[in-house]
Amino acid sequence: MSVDLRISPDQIIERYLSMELVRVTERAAVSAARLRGHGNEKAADQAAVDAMRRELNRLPIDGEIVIGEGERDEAPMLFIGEKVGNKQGPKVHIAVDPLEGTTLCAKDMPGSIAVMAMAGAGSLLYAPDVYMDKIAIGPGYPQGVIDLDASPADNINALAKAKGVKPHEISTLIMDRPRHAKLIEEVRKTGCSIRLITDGDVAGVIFCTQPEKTGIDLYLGIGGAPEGVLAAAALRCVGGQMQGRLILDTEEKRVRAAGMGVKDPNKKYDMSEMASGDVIVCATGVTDGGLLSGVKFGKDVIETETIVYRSVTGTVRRIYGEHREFSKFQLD
Ligand code: VTB
Ligand code: MG
Ligand code: MG
Repeated sequence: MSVDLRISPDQIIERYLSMELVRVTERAAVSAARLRGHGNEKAADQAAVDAMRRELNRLPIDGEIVIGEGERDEAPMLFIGEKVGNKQGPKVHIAVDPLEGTTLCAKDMPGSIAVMAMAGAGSLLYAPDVYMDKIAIGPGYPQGVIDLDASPADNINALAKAKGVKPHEISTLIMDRPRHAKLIEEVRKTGCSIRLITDGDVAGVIFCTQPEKTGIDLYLGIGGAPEGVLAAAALRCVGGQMQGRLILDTEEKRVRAAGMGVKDPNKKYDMSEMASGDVIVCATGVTDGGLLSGVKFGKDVIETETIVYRSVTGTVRRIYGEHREFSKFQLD
């Protein structure tokens, strides 16, 4: 990839903003982590939402939430369509999941994160909070090697051939849900391993980008659509392939999606139709997990780990934070 290293005023804003996003997800993660293991999903989620919103509103952006906590009437904050930022900056669209894996956080189980993506206006899919059928792999494969409409066996065989391994040497990741019984059975027949996760498929999809580290080659199955767009945004930055289809199985969902601009309810979205243009994705660990360490509360220091992806350059940064001024995490 050849990159023009001269910095335009726009890029200065974008480069500067990637560090600002770190503050946003750090804050959300610390607020949620205070309620880690308390068995109260709602309270942890609300703490993350409040913190993320407060921090987003300090940013020099003219922002709009396109993936959020629901629509205006059902979510008090960070609803789809909500305007955020101080308006003194570029027009951007934002996808948020302030606490991805609320159950994981409430039970203090691995893998909950605070995550968001930011891109130029119009670059992120306006997706309602429905399910999405997804398939994803990491970088380094010929385009089109996997297809959402192919059978699991065909996808696994094609991927194995492209990787130069036997089909049973491919490792998959699927959410452990009754709705996946048939999918799991079909994958089992190929002899592949399946890592079953209870929650948190944004990280699950991202795992495919580093198979040598995570042991995962292929993500399959149905999870949330907002999580699908966030994962697609991360894959856009480091390469990989992903497809998704909204599951609009009731008239009410179809009407809701149509209201957000979804013309074809059966459309198969490619990664770059879910997240295009210049994207920044940022996530901070809440509980310890395969992608990120969780927040550590010391007597004098709070530690965080954050990952930031930029699509312009494909740069991925891991930022370890040691926070000594605790007051910044208090409610204001
Ligand atoms: C999905 C998945 C998320 O919640 O939305 C899941 O994408 C909800 O699925 O990562 P169910 O309705 O089957 O529980 C997460 O696991 C966490 O938000
Ligand atoms: Mg959430
Ligand atoms: Mg979520």
